Amino acid sequence: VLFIFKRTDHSALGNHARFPGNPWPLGRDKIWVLNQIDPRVNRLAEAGDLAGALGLVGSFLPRYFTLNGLSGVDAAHDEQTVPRGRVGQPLLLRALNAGLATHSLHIHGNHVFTTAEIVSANHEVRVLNNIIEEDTWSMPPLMRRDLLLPFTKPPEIPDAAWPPRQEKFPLLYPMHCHNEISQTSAGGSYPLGLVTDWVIEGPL
Ligand SMILES: [Cu+2]
Repeated sequence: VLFIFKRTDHSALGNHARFPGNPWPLGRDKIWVLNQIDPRVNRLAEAGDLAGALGLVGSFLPRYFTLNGLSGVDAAHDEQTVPRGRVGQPLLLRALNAGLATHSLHIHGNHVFTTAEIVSANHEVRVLNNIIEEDTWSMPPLMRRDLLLPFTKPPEIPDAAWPPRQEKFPLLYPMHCHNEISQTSAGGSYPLGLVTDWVIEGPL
């Protein structure tokens, strides 16, 4: 798995009016592996019947949805998964969909920017030059994306209400998938499935 975040891509971070905090440091990232579980496939795979498991790809019907192998109620408490930082400390999300279902990730509090993506067909890395602000981003099977989570003041909070006084730091926001089937766990409902939190701990 190859991800590219070019040196020049983050040169604006830390000295731009839009991103006035710290520059992005190498290693400030989180890996988010999306997966789904159809127990019929797992039963066959565990019994060593890989041909039988592959035969179910066309009728794949997941019952469980995980982020880094965890259902949301656990993912939201997993420090390997939860992005955490202060205002002005950008973080890179490295998301990949290891499963067969299409996801549509959505984050509260900040918008994100896809900087690079890898499409499954030819494993070609596309480092994007025209970077747009995204509220929700699709993750089809085997899709990989690098996304900048800027850790800015949430845009819907008025300047006069910032820094927050009523709801104080740390601010906790959810990330959840907008493909609503994934907000379940074999009949259990939200916040199970493909959900986690991210945390703005305080001012820089
Ligand atoms: Cu939401």
